[in-house]
Amino acid sequence: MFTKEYERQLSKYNALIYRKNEKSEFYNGIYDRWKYPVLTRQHIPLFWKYDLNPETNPFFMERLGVNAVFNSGAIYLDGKYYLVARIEGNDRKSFFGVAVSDNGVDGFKFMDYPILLPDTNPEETNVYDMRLTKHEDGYIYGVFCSESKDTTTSDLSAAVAAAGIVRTKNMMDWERLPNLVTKQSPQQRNVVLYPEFVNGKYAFYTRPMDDFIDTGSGGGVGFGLCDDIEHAVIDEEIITSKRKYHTITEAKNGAGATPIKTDRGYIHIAHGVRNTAAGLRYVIYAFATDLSDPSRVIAEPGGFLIAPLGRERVGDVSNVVFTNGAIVNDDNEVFIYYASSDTRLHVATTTIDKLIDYVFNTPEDPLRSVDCVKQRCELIKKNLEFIGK
Ligand code: M1P
Repeated sequence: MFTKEYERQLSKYNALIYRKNEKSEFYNGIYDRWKYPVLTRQHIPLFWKYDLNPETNPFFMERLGVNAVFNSGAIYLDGKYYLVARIEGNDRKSFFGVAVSDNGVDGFKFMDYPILLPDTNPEETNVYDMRLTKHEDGYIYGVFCSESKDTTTSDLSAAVAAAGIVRTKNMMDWERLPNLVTKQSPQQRNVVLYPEFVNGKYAFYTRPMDDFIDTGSGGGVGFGLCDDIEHAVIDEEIITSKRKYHTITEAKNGAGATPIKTDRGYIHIAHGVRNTAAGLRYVIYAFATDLSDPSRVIAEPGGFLIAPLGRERVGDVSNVVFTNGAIVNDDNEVFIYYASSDTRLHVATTTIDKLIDYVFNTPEDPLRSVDCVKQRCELIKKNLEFIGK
């Protein structure tokens, strides 16, 4: 029974890993959505979950189950596509695993072991959502959420979020640095390291928050500088992409993938959150910042770039799409890795040229219905004149 079941599960796993992906029928001219998720909990190797010794596991039971594989940092190295995925065990604790593919759209396979972070923070309970930055100092940095219990209240679910920092040169050996300190913000999540020095300093996009869930007075995606990455302290954060009333970012927003450098500016693929009667709805949006002033937003198309669609809408936290990783390969193709409903990871592909066109030529959100209708009427008028109607 053990051997038969093991072989059955192994062949299912192999079929999944070697399944070819294909573009879906979805069309908007901006990006292609791919049919199959690139990572799911079924992509976890059997030897991470089962005891493979029939003597100690006669029923071939999962001993350490995995609930979900989702929000992944991404980096392109030596022609390969690396994802550092958020893996959530059945016990709710998240950790990181590195999955590698030759083409970025299928064949992602986890390295033998998950990342065992140096245990430098005894109060840290959970870690998730790593952003990877190839910095000009020569290191690859991973910045992630380091979550601890809030011991100042009797509320059992109260937590404190901070930005943890690790660095590596080979995606295998990770050095842990002290967590980022932001003097103006008690909590931080969705922190991304900018790839270049700014005035000789390390620069971070932050997400100032008063509370673990609510950003409170936090006005949007922040930006701050620090002198020393080995003891990173940001004295002052200024707001770049702002939260706005009655938009996709009304409840909160946050930096996503490490910004993508183009001739026109750095392109950011971030997330925006709004409240609905059914709870929070997370979508992905884009904006651009100035090449010489990374705190200055120079373009922000209205509305979302990616919203949950079809089966993406349902999962552990439904109505969510979230990104913390994108890759640009040697052919200027862009791979946006986005998770749906905190359950599985997808890819959408586009090109640098298309992203630039989208970010710089899509109209901004005029913020009021009447102005949105005017905006649409202008497009309709132009089109009807163009087609001679
Ligand atoms: O559940 C949706 C997302 O919620 C958080 O994002 P934010 O900090 O913007 O609220 C994160 O925990 C993220 O991992 C999660 O996908």
